[in-house]
Amino acid sequence: MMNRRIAFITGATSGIGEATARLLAKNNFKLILCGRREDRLKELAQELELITAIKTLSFDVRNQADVKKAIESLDSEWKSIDVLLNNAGNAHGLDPIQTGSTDDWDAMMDINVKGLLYVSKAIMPGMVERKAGHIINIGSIAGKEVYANGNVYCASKFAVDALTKGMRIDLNPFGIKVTAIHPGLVETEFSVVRFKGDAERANKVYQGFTPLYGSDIADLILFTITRPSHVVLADMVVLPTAQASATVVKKEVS
Ligand code: NDP
Ligand code: 8X3
Repeated sequence: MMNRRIAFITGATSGIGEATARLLAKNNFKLILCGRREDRLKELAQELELITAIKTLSFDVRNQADVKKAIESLDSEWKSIDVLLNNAGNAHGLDPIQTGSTDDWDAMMDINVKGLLYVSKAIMPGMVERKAGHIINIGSIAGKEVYANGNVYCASKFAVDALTKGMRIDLNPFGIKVTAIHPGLVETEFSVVRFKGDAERANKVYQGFTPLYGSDIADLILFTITRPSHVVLADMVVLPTAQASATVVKKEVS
């Protein structure tokens, strides 16, 4: 029997990452679940351990030393990571550039861009050595189009798009697949974080149309990582049917 593949998921404590963990567990993957909220990691691990083998690692992707330490703590069996899902990230604020908060800017660049790099830096050498692996970076429609007040969040996701292309080129000699998935509006905790806990404002983002759900993105991730070895889905934009671009969304007025 083929060994079960190991998937390393950042941002597994909610939204897209959590939905992907649930789906991959049901599809015979062993999982390394990451996030800062240990209580949530523990709860998810307890549930998924009934169907597959699970490791949890709690670290902040902004702290390179902690990222390195956490990944180095894995024993050799678990270090052989087949799939890296770089998903951890958020928007912080939705302000015009001239009044934006530098703390929000730092958070978005440090988490969405540098965090993705730090995690990749710790995992890529093993993939290079084994000449195998698949990295999936979660970008965004915001990494393809700039919208009003999106400024730094858009810049962070344009960076994810560029890094994905750069990774694909540099890792090409080693047969490592690199994919970017760029979702439009997905109903998760994303807007609650963007609006700093204002749930009422966050809920309004998804009213009047059917948004994507974390499980829709999980489906695409599973499809992507189960293609034959000679096929890589390089770049995908996925939108709710009601969404035509970053800013055009057909909403029903009640
Ligand atoms: P959620 O807020 O539901 O999930 C974000 C995840 O990222 C959480 O598990 C959180 O875990 C983790 N995370 C955030 N900051 C850090 C950090 N500093 N260190 C470690 N983990 C961190 O949002 P989504 O599921 O929607 O977001 C997942 C990805 O999808 C993000 O990259 C986002 O930009 C992208 N995206 C989202 C879209 C949407 O409309 N929702 C559309 C397009 C892209 P914890 O807090 O426990 O650390
Ligand atoms: C999240 C989607 O449109 O809020 O990346 O930027 S959007």
